[in-house]
Amino acid sequence: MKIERIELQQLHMPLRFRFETSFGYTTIKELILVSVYGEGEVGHAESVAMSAPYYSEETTGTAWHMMEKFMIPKLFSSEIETPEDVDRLFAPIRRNNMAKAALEGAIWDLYSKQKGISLAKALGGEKAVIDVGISIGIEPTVDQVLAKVERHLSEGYKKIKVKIKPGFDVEVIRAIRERFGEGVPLMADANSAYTMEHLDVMKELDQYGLMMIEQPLAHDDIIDHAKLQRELSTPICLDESIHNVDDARKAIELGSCGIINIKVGRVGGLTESKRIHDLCQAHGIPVWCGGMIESGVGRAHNIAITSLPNFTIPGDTAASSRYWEEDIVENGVELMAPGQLAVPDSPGIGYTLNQKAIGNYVIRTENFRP
Ligand code: OSB
Ligand code: MG
Repeated sequence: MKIERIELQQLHMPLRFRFETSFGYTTIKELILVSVYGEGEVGHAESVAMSAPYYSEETTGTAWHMMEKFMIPKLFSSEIETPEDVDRLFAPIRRNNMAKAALEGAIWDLYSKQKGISLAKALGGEKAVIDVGISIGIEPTVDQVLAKVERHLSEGYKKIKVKIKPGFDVEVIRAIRERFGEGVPLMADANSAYTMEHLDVMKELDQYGLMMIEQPLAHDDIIDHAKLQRELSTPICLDESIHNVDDARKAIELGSCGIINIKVGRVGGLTESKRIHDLCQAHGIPVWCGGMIESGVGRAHNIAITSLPNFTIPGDTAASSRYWEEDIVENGVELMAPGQLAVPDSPGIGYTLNQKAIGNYVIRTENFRP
C-alpha cells in the first residue's frame, strides 16, 4: 500500500445535550478526523481522545502530537502491506492507544476500499444487522433520567446504560426498575467512581438484576475488581482497565470481570480489538462495543467491529441524530429498525463524508506527505 498523504483535521462538534459522567461533562465533542490517501482511495477514522485527561490520559492535543511526531513519520518510512503491519509498526511506542487507533483505523478503511470489500468483511465480521443500546448520562434529577429512559426505550434501544456516581446510584436504578419493570435490559456505568469502601452500595445494586456493572473501581485496577466480583452475582464489565489483549487475559485469569467492553480507541486499534474479541470468545466472555461519543466516522468503525460473532451484547452505538444536529457522514448513522443498525456492505466503512458539515466544525487542518 502506497500512502501519499495524511490529513489531520481537528473538529469541534456541539452536542445536542450535555453528557455528564462521574469524571466530568461534555457539551462540545472534540475529535481528530484522520484521512489517509493512497492509490486513488481515501480511508477515514477518528481519534476518540477527549479534550481533557479524565477518562484516559490522552487528549486531543497529545493524540495530535503523537501522530505528527512519531506515528506518521513511521508510516512514511516503512513498507505497509496490511493494517496488521501498522499494528506491528506502532507496537514499540508505549500506550497512546487512541492516537494509534485513529491512524490504524483509517488504514483499515483504505485497505478494505482498495480490496473492494466492506470493513466489516475485512475484519471477519458475519452479521448484517447489529443490536444497539444507549448510554444515558448523569442528570440533575432522577426524574430527568426516567424521562430519557422512556424516550430511548420507545426508540427500541436494546440496552439501557445509565451513568452512576456515589450519591446518584441505587436511587436511579430503583426508580427505573419501579417505573419500567424487571424486563428492561439495564446496566450501570460508574467510570471508576467507587472503591472497596463502597461494597455496601455495590451489594445493593446487585439486587436489581442488572446485566452488568461497568468499571466500578479504579481505572488501573484488576485486583480489587476480582475481589468485588467474588462478592457480587451481577457480572462486572471492565472498560477503563483493559488496554490490550494481555490486560484482558490477566483480568479473565484473575476473575476480575465477566464481560469486557471493547473500545477500538482505548485498545489501540481494530487489530487489537479483534485479538481481545477472539480471546474472550475462547474463554466464554461476551463482549460489546463501547462508545466515545463518536461522530459517524467512529460509529462506522464501531459497527464494523460489532459484526464479529462474540459481540453478543448490544453496544453504545446510538444513532447520530441523538448527538448531533448534523453528523459528518451523509445522512448520519440512523437506526434501520428499532434498536438496530445495518452493517454496510459497500467498500470500507460504507459511509460518505459530508464535507460541508466538516467545514462547519473544523478548527485546524494539516497535511503530511512522505
Ligand atoms: O465510559 O463508556 C464510557 C463516553 C465518553 C467516555 C466514556 C464513556 C462514554 C459513554 C458514552 O458511555 C457512549 C456513547 O454514547 O458514545
Ligand atoms: Mg464505560
